Amino acid sequence: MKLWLDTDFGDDIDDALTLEAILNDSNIELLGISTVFKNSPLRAMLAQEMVRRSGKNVPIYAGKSLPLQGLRKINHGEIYNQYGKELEPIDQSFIAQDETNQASEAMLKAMKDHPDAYVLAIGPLTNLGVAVSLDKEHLLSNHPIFFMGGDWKRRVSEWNLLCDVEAAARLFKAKLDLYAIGLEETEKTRMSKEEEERMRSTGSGPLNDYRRKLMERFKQSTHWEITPHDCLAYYALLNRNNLLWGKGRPQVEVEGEDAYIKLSEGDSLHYLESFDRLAFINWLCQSMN
Ligand SMILES: [Ca+2]
Repeated sequence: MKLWLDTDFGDDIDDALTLEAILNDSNIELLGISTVFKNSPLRAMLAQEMVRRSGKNVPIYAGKSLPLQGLRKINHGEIYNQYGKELEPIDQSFIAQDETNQASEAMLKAMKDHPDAYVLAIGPLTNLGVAVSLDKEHLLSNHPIFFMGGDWKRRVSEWNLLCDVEAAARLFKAKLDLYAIGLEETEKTRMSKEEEERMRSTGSGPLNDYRRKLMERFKQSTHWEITPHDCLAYYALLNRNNLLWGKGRPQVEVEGEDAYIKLSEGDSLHYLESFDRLAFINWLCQSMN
């Protein structure tokens, strides 16, 4: 299977776990990686180290650091990150770099060259929003796009959607083959101490060691349990035909500093209805080897 990964690698640990699972899978041809949000060049460097350790050759593009609507929403809450001060909030130097559309253009080119490719988006949707605008040939509409984002059954404001409401709205308006993996399902993946330990101790290569280091930093800086939200999006992509999907026509509703999904009747988007948690955790731990 051919895949493009769009990621905000470098905050929550789940992007790193997802990339490791992808790199460990010999059935996946990873066509490229684009990074997004706040400091996408640094995120690209962090992801590059993981790719380097895998011994694979995957092109990596620093995408948009700024959301489409600018800074309006970006100060909602603090972003935690396991890299201490490395991922500073956005500043003017990133804004200058942001003028290129290289990541979205590279994504579109990969879609053109590989008609059977999938897109997996596990960060705010800015790069995809830009790609939709640049996509004069409607290349994206022929490729299933799986993304972690939104909350499809409750009125809960979800981070990826909130960080770029405009990009999400742009995706929902375009005629795309969208599969959403929402917070109401991904939060069920929160791992117990025993499950974390099982994952931590899996594998002994350089790639596995890098993941262990990132996990340690994440735990030290947040003291949070690991919730592999993004890994569920990848799992759902791999198991798309065996999972239950709901359908609807989504709209984003902004209310103050929050953003919600309003779902009306239609079939322009599929959202994950449910999954077998134990099967997912077993798959995840095996994927770390
Ligand atoms: Ca993410």
